Amino acid sequence: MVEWRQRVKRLMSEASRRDETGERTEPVGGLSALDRYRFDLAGYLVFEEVLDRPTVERLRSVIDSRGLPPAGETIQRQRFGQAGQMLDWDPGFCDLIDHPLALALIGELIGPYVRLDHAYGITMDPGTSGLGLHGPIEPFDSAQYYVHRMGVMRCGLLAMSWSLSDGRPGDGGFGCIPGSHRASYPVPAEADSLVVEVAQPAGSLLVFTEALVHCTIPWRGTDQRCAVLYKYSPSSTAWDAGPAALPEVVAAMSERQQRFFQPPFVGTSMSSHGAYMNKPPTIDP
Ligand SMILES: O=C(O)CCC(=O)C(=O)O
Repeated sequence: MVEWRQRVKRLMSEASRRDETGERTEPVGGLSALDRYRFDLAGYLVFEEVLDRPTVERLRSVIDSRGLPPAGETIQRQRFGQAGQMLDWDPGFCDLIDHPLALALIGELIGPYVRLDHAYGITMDPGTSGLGLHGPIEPFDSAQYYVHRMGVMRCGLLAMSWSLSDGRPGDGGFGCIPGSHRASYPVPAEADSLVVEVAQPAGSLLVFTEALVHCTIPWRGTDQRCAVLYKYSPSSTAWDAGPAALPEVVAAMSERQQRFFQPPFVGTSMSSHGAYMNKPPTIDP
């Protein structure tokens, strides 16, 4: 069984574990003790071999079949599928929204009430560069925060980057300053020297808090880089100005996937969107 499956399986068994008195203990979330420690310390985690080769190849071929303009030097030319377009191309892209590993991570890092804030893809040709260092707005960014309270981690915007190309160490791509999501000082001018490259093998899932100071390192891979990114917010907030997908695209999704597209709110009784129920997405047993 691949490693991430074992991790989710452990989550499920921990959720129903009983202590020595026979009392059922509280669910502990989606991460092992080591992953929880690493995420709190570094602000990101990489899970390898989450998507198998046929899935990676199929999603790549859907992207290739869209006839997108060639990736270029600018961010605009490197990004595709924004505003929910990608989710309309193939149900395989919708399946990533509530992939079991994504749900396990959301449960631990956002909590049960969650929205998909926005999703898009990145392609980079060899030799091109990307976005420089960026992160939350200081001193406190109410849409992109990381807090730790009473043993629980909470992220204001949680990014999941699914790699559809083979990123090897030294290829460039995602870079970050590990631990910067907990920093107490503004990012100094010389901070580039602290950037660490994070390799993304094909089929891997990189999860990071947008409170982490991060960037795109110029791509030196032999093939084109391709990743699709899904960014989740707690149900009370929105980072993006628009919905993550149009209603007709959401209508074609599963009932659980549709729950990710509620507008930002917490209460239920005063909502003008009577059709929405803020039911937490749950992991299939
Ligand atoms: O994966 C990358 O190149 C970085 C993406 C990024 O900067 C972001 O999602 O905010």
